[in-house]
Amino acid sequence: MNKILIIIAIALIGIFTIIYVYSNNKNVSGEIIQDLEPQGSDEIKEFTMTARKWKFEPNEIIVNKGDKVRLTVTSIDMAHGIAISDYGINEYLSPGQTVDIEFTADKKGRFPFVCSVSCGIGHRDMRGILIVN
Ligand SMILES: [Cu+2]
Repeated sequence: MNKILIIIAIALIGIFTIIYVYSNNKNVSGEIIQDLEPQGSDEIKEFTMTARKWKFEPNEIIVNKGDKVRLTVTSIDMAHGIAISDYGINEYLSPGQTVDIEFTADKKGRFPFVCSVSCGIGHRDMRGILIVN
């Protein structure tokens, strides 16, 4: 009778050990099992944008967390700027010149971008949004 109880106890300890190990996201050899979240790809997500009085086109950039992003931005009329403050980006856009902005989208969320060079009456409307899913 005692032997049966001991065998049951050992079996229960074994089962709870296995549940504990797996609930900590580890496999038996102790390696961490990767998160199921998308990790982004190695290819660069490219967006060609224009800036002009008083808008960015496109004004919505959608990427996934972990993506490498390149914004190729050209002002087609006068001096503008593009600032994505949450990503520490602020570039001056000389008229007719193209600026490449590269960054890794390592933060999820919705990040506004704005024109950072005073460009006239519609300056405050010159904005857009970076969405990192
Ligand atoms: Cu402006």
